[in-house]
Amino acid sequence: MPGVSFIKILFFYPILFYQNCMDTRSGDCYNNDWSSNVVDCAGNIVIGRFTANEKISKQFSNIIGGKFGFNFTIVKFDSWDFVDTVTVFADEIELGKFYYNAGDGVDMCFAFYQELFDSKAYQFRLPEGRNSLKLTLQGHFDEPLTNEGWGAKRFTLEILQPCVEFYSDCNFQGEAWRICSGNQTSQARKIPFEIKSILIANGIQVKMRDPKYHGGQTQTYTSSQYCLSSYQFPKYNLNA
Ligand SMILES: *[C@@H]1O[C@H](CO)[C@@H](O)[C@H](O)[C@H]1NC(C)=O
Ligand SMILES: *[C@@H]1O[C@H](CO)[C@@H](O)[C@H](O)[C@H]1NC(C)=O
Ligand SMILES: [Ca+2]
Ligand SMILES: [Ca+2]
Repeated sequence: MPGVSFIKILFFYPILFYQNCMDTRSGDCYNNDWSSNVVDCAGNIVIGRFTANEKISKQFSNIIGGKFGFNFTIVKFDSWDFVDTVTVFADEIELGKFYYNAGDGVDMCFAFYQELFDSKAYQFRLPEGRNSLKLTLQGHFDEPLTNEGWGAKRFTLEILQPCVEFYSDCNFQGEAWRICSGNQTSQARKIPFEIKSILIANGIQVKMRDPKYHGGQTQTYTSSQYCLSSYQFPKYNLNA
């Protein structure tokens, strides 16, 4: 089939994009972008403790998706009361806000008040066209660590609806054209520029073929491509 051009995308999902501080004594709890504060509560390592208006966040760049899942475990240390909260954000979007009562949980460490480990799971979408993401946990507490505090661990970020983004320039610059699982058939018959770079998350395969591209051999890409020799105006093939 020497004349055939196509782009075909195989999406496998969910994609576990990131995880950190998963186990009781994970070494990566000490080497993370969230915070250098790490404590041991009865043998369980936690990123923390925090109080007052302290917040922790992690920035992800070159990440695209139609829908994401963010899970973590929040740790209540000692005596929270009804004014004390932790709020979760994905960029400017508030995903949730929670509080506990002073007596929730059992005393495991620090002051004689109770500790609680509570898992949280959120799903969200970002505004159109964004390819970075900042996750933030923001606390509001009115008493010091001798009385109350918080921490977190078991962070996971999943891409629940994966996408691939094609760009007209190297290094993910220029015009962008996004194709996600679920909308491969809409509009995307033709990518309207020469493709110079492609953002591809782990677990996605992009196959490209054109008589004038790599001698007509099908190229299979399983990771991001920073600068390709131009791939011109292919027909996007839905069924291939
Ligand atoms: C596919 O869906 C995603 C997420 O909803 C959107 O950002 C993108 O523009 C869509 N692409 C096309 C070609 O319709
Ligand atoms: C996140 O939490 C949800 C709901 O509990 C769960 O279905 C999903 O498997 C979790 N994801 C990961 C990566 O643990
Ligand atoms: Ca305690
Ligand atoms: Ca308080």
